[in-house]
Amino acid sequence: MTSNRILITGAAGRLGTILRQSLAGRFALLRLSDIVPMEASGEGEQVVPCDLADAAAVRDLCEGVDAIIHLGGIPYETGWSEMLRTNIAGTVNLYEGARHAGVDRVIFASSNHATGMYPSDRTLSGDSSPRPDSRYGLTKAFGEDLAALYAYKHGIRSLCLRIGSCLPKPDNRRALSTWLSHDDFVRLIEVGLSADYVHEIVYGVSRNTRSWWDNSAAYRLGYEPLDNAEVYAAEVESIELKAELARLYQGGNFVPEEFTSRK
Ligand code: NAI
Ligand code: 15L
Repeated sequence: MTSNRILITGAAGRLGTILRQSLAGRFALLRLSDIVPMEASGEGEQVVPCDLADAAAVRDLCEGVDAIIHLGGIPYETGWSEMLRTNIAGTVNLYEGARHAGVDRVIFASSNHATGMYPSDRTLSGDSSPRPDSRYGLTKAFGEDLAALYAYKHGIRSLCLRIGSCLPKPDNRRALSTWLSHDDFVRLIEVGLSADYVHEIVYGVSRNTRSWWDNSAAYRLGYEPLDNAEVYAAEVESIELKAELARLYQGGNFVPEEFTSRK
């Protein structure tokens, strides 16, 4: 089934704005939601403000769509209360809303920080179990398990994207491994909206020569990334993350923050 009525949460954010532009005019309905105000909608678009922590409002938000692209949330490390409210409760509310509304599929913006405590010389795949580098990364690992519950028990197809660094271009040496170009991000979302799957975890990464991730599961679903960070190598190779721990582990700058292990 190719989705035709789409809800994007976090639609006012960085990735939401890219998608809004790329998906405009291609679907019967593009419902755009965020906690912050958004400009008036264009043709086929509907703007519905909503706080993801408000379960009743999220339930209404999910009515009448086939597919949800769940980008809304806090995309950086912060304290437990905000993490629990927005990334944990917000994602629970979203999946509950999807179940009540009979939504076919949810594409969940997970993050490479769900596996950020793996060393940078390890090659991972979507099957690699989480090693979160932060409370933030843990909320993403939780979201992946939540997605499995709703996929296998309630029949909501769930594609979890462990997104690397979605930027106009790589900005340092680490990003030569983690970069996801804007165009490849849109390509991966298009796959999520049309492919046949139950529950999958894949990496949101371009076809980077130095990628840390075996993304063959995404390729099997039909993802064909066209960009490679290596094109920018001469420009950014010498820009290293300052902290040694940030260079040793995949999570980069999230790793040294509050790091206390001596093992
Ligand atoms: P962003 O911060 O630009 O967008 C997130 C949006 O969520 C914001 O517009 C914000 O207003 C909204 N939001 C926050 N709290 C909310 C609430 N309580 N209710 C409703 N909306 C709320 O972040 P970005 O970069 O666009 O990321 C989108 C998603 O992708 C996030 O879930 C992030 O964790 C994930 N991601 C992004 C990566 C990147 O490279 N940009 C890398 C890995 C994951
Ligand atoms: C993320 O999960 C963040 O949301 C984004 O801002 C970047 O830090 C990205 O990961 C990254 O690892 O580069």
